[in-house]
Amino acid sequence: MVQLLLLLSFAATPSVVDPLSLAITKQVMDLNYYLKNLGSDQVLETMDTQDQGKPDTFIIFKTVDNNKVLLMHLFDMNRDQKIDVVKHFKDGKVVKTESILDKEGKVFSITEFDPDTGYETVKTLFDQQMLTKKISFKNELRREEIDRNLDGKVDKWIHFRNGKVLKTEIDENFDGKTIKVIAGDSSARSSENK
Ligand SMILES: [Ca+2]
Ligand SMILES: [Ca+2]
Repeated sequence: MVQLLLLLSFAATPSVVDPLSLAITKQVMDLNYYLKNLGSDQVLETMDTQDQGKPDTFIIFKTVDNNKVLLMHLFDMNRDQKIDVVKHFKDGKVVKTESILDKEGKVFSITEFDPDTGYETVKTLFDQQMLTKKISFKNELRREEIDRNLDGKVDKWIHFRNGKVLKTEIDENFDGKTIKVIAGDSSARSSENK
């Protein structure tokens, strides 16, 4: 019953599809998704910035009380009709970017930003071999969380302080139980509690 309630509450969350989980599940990122799945309250504008007859830049607005609120900038950098980069906006500030790094969308990154400072908070990289999350605090890389066998569970953690490795934890056999700890740079350890 508890599980059912959890599922129901999850399903009842707003209609925003998390493109990260979608891309991770499918192991391919399709940023044309946003153009093909415009919401009924969304408006699309296109621009042909190089005047070559086809749009390469797209802007999606949301209509709120007859006003247009900027949601996304989408870019087709190489003009092959596939969107390569999407910038997501909230209150006029970039909160997330999604980038396809190969031709097929099998290698991609998602970067989240603190809208107040503009600092990167989480950068997720996927390359079919592993999924890496780089977590930063006050614009300094603090931790990498790596899923090396793509089973959805982190199995390697690298902790950083002042640009140096503090320690590495690794679940070598992916059993989620025995975690090997490897000490990092001693100068990083001494500054851990600062
Ligand atoms: Ca493209
Ligand atoms: Ca794993």
